[in-house]
Amino acid sequence: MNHSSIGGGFDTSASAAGFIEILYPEIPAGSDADGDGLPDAWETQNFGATGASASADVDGDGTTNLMEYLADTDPRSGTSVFRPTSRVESGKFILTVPTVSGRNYRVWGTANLQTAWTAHDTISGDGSTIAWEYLLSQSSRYFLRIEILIPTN
Ligand SMILES: [Ca+2]
Ligand SMILES: [Ca+2]
Repeated sequence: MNHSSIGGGFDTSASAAGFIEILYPEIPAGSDADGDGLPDAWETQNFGATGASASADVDGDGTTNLMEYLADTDPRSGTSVFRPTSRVESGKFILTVPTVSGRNYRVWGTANLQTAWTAHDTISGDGSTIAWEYLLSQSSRYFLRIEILIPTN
């Protein structure tokens, strides 16, 4: 599993920036005949041929070609990038998730990193930006993960 995270730790203070971990899926089995870590059809679609580098960041937006594929963003557009944001407002933690129609998003949370994660929701991507809310009633601290899912059909 690939990981990345955005932001710092958060608490219930209104100025907290939030912390989100992103879990990336694996690329579909059998899609990468040339073994460079990127699905060949995606390479051809975006770069005209296979042989693209999984670790390159062609558009300079801070996410690699592999992460762009996994999030189904455009690896040739610096403004197309999966970058959820978070804020705390009126006792709620609000996660803002820019979705794409080719991906689903599972939101996981835990108040204590030593216990199991709870799957709160699975969001179907449709190209809109979703505001997901969690009421911070019990815990002064809460950790969130967004798992990107590649629909199989
Ligand atoms: Ca490939
Ligand atoms: Ca990029």
